[in-house]
Amino acid sequence: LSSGNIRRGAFILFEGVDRCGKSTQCKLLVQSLQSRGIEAELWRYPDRTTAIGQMIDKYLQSKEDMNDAAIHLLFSANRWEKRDLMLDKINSGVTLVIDRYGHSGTAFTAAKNVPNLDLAWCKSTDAGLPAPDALIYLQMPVEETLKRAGFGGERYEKTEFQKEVLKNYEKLSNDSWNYLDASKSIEDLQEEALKIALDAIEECKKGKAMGKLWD
Ligand code: ADP
Ligand code: 2DT
Ligand code: MG
Repeated sequence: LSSGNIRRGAFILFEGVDRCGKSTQCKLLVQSLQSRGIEAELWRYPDRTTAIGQMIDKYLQSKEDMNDAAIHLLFSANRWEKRDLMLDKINSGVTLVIDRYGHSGTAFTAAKNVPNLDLAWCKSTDAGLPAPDALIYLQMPVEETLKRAGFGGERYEKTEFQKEVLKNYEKLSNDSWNYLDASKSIEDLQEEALKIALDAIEECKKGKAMGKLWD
């Protein structure tokens, strides 16, 4: 069998403001896929385990400060350094369920409203990375997320900032995104997310080509 005959896995991405439920849904989705005999792994960005990821972790915990362009480039580099492994996994048939990606990267950096670091510049550093086969956007007003547990003391976990992040997600969004009402129950959302993921996995099995950001 040539490698071209191996059915590739899908790249399923969850995005949305802090506390909309991304991590909860990612974990459950990987479990449901695995229980159906589908090979799936949970990934997250930033990946704080790499050398670059450890620098990002210190920045997010406010243990270190950094120039806004430099930290943006590190978040982006953290995706580029995992790019080959991502493609290897997907091409060997594994479905990756990923908690945040370049959409967070652009939405968060641009929310700082720093001169020159506009949406177009923020996007440019990720251009050419593998694009998700399905993007699940958990939609929820920032005011609603405040009622949920989970805000720690990290750098970006502030209400006004999150509102800017949400506006940027809206600017980035397009018809290909799957919008879910994040105020629904964890179980209802899981059912909807599973359907979207299974459809994407089916498309990929049939030979759908991998896309690139931000084509
Ligand atoms: P995120 O990863 O997007 O920041 P989490 O998955 O960590 O969000 O969820 C944030 C908090 O909200 C957690 O305490 C979680 O248990 C809770 N939560 C997640 N999804 C729901 C939901 N659909 N309804 C109510 N609470 C939820
Ligand atoms: P969590 O680990 O709780 O998801 O928080 N971020 C993330 C960026 O600013 N740029 C990026 O490229 C990515 C992937 C979002 C991680 C925090 O890091 C922010 C919240
Ligand atoms: Mg999370």
